[in-house]
Amino acid sequence: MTLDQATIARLAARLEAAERNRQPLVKITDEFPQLDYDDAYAIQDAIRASKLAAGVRIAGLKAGLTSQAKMRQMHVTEPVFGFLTDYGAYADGGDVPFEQFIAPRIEAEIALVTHTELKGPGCHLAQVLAATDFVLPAVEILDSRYENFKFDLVSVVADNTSAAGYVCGGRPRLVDELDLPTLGLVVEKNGQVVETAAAAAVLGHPAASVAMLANHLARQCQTIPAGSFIMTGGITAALSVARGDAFTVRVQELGSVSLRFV
Ligand code: OOG
Ligand code: MG
Repeated sequence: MTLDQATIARLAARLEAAERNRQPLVKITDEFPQLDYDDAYAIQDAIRASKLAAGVRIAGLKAGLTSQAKMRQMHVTEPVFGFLTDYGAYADGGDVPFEQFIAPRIEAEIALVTHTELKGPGCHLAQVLAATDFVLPAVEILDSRYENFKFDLVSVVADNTSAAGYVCGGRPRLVDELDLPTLGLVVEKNGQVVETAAAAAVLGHPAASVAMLANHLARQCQTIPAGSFIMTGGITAALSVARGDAFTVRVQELGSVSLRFV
């Protein structure tokens, strides 16, 4: 930890204002090059506390940078974790107002919902599967609050891992009915196939990303509560979005999720 409480609060307020006003910032490590993970998660926690105080509900949790495609695209080597808000939810098949964002990108993900609390350290894949109620396809809408997506790992953690919105839907399935890692996935943009992948792109098994999240939370003596909605991370690289673009993600056995930016 390198920052004092007042600086953490100031940086959190800056990032929240950037989200609210759609005015991107330079990455905070330009000003604080020594910023470490503890600082970054403390800033993210301060953003979460301020949103909660303003009446926002936390609607789920997310892991990011969990696939090679994403790590390569963003030039990083480690997963990151963040939270989802109630106001970030958009309907499957619905319209998403483009002007809500600075420079949105979308990515295809597998989400799961738990029926049992998950607790680290030492949480592993089998415990996650035992605690999973069902899995469903999802699209995450990312929107970095940094200019031109220029960020490093600690800056993006402070910015709640670029979380901006999500759409879930498709055909939810019980996890024991599926061979989750081998499920194929197709991303279509304006009717054209632009990405193809399999769910194993996420750490070999998307549930492994939830185990990492539980082990990460354990460091702050937190758990993943029963009933959590968790996005496990982009399977393919994120796609940039222009107003009018329509996307459909089709996942084998799990149906499809679509959205259009208007
Ligand atoms: C960081 C967030 C990454 C994912 O699923 O990989 C993420 C970013 O790329 O802006 O959510
Ligand atoms: Mg994501």
